[in-house]
Amino acid sequence: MKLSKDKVRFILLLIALIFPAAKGNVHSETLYSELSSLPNKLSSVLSGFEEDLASVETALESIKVLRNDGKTANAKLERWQNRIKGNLQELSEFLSNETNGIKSEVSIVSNSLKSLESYRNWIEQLQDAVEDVDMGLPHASPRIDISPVQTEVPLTPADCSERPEKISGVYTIYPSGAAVQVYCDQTTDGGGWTVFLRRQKQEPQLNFRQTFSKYEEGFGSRSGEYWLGLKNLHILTSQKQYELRVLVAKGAESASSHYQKFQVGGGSSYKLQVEGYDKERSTAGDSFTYHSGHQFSAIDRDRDSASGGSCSEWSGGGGWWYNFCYMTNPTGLFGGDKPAHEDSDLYLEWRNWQGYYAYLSKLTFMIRPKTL
Ligand SMILES: [Ca+2]
Repeated sequence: MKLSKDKVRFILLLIALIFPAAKGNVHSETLYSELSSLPNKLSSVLSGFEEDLASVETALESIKVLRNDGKTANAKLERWQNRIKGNLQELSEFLSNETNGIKSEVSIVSNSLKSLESYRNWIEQLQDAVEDVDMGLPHASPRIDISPVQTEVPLTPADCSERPEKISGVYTIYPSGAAVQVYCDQTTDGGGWTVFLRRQKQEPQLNFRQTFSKYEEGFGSRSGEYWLGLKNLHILTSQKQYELRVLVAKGAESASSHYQKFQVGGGSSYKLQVEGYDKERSTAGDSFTYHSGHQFSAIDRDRDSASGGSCSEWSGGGGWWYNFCYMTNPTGLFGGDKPAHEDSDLYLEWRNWQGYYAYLSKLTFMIRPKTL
């Protein structure tokens, strides 16, 4: 509440109007004088009071502002507290996780150190061993000659014997200059063997009932059963003298036969020349010389010695240097591991090993240049 100066003047005017009768009286003169000065006194008192009131009001305003500020400050403080609390919780969780991580890393490092320690021990033992060897060999140099062995490898190997690989597998050879894929046996008896016919159990078996023309060109998969082809056989065997090795197997049993010379003639007859059965190096007997000197026959080309019919037709449909008709039937039907003998001329045979009708489960014909 504020007393304006106008209000004070109004009060003083009222007092002056109430006491006009006192004028002219001696006592009343003093009173009047006093009364006359009263408004000024009152005015000054009221003025002081007014100032005090103003101060109190100002103080009250200040308190009010302070109280509001306090409330605001409290709210702010609370928010800060909550935020700090949250941050502290996060920090705590983070530290907890980090600690666990560090623990496991410490464990890994510890294990690695143990491994390194055992490696160091091993290397020290190795060094000791090397020193022992050095002391035992005063003139020996610890250097190892690692200069590469110079081997001449033809750019176009004519057959498997000219391939540098020591592992058996399918490789490319160039019998006539043109690339041909064949299976190379690089391990048997020193390796270098070019396989020209292979029979084995597989799914499905290769169909050997093929035309003469097919037998000229070759057919089948080089990693499975296949026939290389008469043309390439002729080219190969007319350039050098080739020796022949025949591998036979029935179940777990296996044997082989060796010939000093194998050659396939030209023209359209592809006459076979096989000689020099090597008794010393053979365990399967000689079932091939019987076919030497004969032309090649197939299901559509009868050049055999049986005037009454076709050996190919009677023997499973394959192509071969049939006589009348065979001692070996390498392109016949796959007889597999037939347990009981079934007297049939349709299947794979090498009759001088286990007798007639002992059907083979594996058969391989392979050649390599003969080294004298
Ligand atoms: Ca005939």
